[in-house]
Amino acid sequence: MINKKLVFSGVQPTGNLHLGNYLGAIKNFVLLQKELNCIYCVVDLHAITVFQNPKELMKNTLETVASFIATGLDPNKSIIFNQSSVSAHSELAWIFNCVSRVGWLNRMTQFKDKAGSNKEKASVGLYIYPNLMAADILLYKATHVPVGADQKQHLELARDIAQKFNKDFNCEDFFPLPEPLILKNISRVMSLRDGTKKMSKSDESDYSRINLKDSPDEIIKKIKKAKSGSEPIPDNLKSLEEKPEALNLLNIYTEVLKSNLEKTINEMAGKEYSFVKNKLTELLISEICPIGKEIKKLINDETHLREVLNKGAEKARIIAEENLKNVREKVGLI
Ligand code: AQP
Repeated sequence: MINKKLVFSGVQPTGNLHLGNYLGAIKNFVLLQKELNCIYCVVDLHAITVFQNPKELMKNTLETVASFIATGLDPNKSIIFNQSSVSAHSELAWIFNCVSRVGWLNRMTQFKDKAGSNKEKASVGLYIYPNLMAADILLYKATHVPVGADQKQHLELARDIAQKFNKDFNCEDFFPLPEPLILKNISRVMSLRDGTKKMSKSDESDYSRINLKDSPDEIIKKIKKAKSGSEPIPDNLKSLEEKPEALNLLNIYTEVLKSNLEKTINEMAGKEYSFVKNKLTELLISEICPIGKEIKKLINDETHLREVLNKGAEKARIIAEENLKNVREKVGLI
């Protein structure tokens, strides 16, 4: 039997969370928490597919929990935990390594992007990362997964794995086919320095992103330096699409204002980019800085953050172990 609706999503503790993580995913986590059962995971096992300094990893894991809470996630409503503390993730991932096909993984564009030209030297973990992601979701039989557009392909793979498992082990409907929940207006926040690249924690330039912990001064500087255009803002989307950095700024402005792009273009047409930059800076300072302040406060209380993770892991383990027990039976593991 397919479960009732259940939401699962994860965030890697690979550094400061940024505006892309917030607008593309975490803001949606908070909305979903109001109506549905939700599980939000700090995916530390995904983070180590690329080398992480162990001390930094611990710090970033706690800071990600602090960021979850500061943006509005409530540990009494949603299950919040870190992936490595529930070992069933790794066990199901191994089973899925045996269900998933090499040909499927070879098509994953994120591996190609992250491994770059140095594919031979990438970790095996980075290559099979999507199988672990499928395990994260299906371990809880989650039905809905709020993510940014960059994760759409991995979600499709999770559906393929679920379908193949159900067919191979003759158990139709055992795993649900999880649906991605991707926000329509701003599914991908782009880098402030290069509008063709997504805003990312691992971008070398801090000027490429707005971090949730940035101070008002940093936000002012970053938006001022953000690439835009020298001509006035055009009055139509087609012309804007030729300037991805400018379009990105208008998209961010629209999203934070909870407006729509057509309205923004009408409001901004003919104005200089400095006009939208000033307005965007004000909006970002009022939306982001209170969250950053709260994160800074929360990270001082490590005991509390560890307690949140421990309690969340206890709740997650109960669901995970029951589902894994059924998986083991289906596969024929004694
Ligand atoms: N630029 C983005 N626009 C919209 N959504 C985004 N997400 C990430 N970047 C953007 C969404 O945030 C959630 C958590 O992402 P993650 O940290 O687990 O992994 P990521 O997608 O690999 O994010 P980064 O910032 O690019 O991290 P690094 O640099 O470490 O790889 C996901 O739902 C993601 O879609």
